[in-house]
Amino acid sequence: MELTAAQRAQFERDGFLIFPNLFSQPEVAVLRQEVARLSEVHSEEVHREPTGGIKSLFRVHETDGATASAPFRAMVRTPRVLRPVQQVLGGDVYVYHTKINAKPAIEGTHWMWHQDYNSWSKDGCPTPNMATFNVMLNDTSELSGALYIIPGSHKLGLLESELYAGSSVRLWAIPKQKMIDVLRTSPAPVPIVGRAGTGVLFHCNVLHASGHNLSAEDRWHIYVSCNAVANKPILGENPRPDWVVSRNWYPLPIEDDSAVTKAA
Ligand SMILES: O=C(O)CCC(=O)C(=O)O
Repeated sequence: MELTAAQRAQFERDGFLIFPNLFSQPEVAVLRQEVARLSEVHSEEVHREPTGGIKSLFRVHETDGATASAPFRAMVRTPRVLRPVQQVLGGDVYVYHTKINAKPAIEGTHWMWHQDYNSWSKDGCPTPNMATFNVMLNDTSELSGALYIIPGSHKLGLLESELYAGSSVRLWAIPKQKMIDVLRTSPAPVPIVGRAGTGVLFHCNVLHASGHNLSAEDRWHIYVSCNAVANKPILGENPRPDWVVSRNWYPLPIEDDSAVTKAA
């Protein structure tokens, strides 16, 4: 899938692009079955809420490891995902990490306002030439804890951040007063809602957040975060583990667009 000049200009202006129905319902069904299978795994790649429910499941795109999944491996290599990422990052890319965020019905919790590059700059990635492809694995509504994006916020550059303690995951979030100032002076946040299979590609400096899942349905999303090969991190002492800061920085090849259902 090739982005048009208009889509590239929109990404440049807003910092994100939405692709309704990017994956078909049969493909989504295969991927959802994989999430159900992987939710039974107990390993360092699988993070649970204190109540025991799944919060995040990492590293589903490789062929080895506890959370390896052939359908997700196929998904990240489809031209639908990989080609637009190559276009916006300007060349060869590799997967920085994959993460499935599970927001169970009623219980799934919020993610504070942040920029992904708040963490990735600390990992040693020299520039914000990074982006994430998010694909909805359930229909997503504002009630079910949709992602919100502030259009154009990537142009603010990297903002100061602080470690947020109010959630079960380590998150570098924007301090409250700064975020209030940004919200009062920026375009209204856009809720990214849609049918299962919808995708959204967003820049690593775009401000985003999401709320609690108050609905009766689980909200599962996969995040395929990519880095330009030329921007691989300069790792310091005690780098984060490979499942969150991949050391597999070979250029990812585009493969078969119909491989997700074949991998089932
Ligand atoms: O899954 C969500 O609702 C938000 C996740 C997010 O922003 C992140 O993992 O960086």
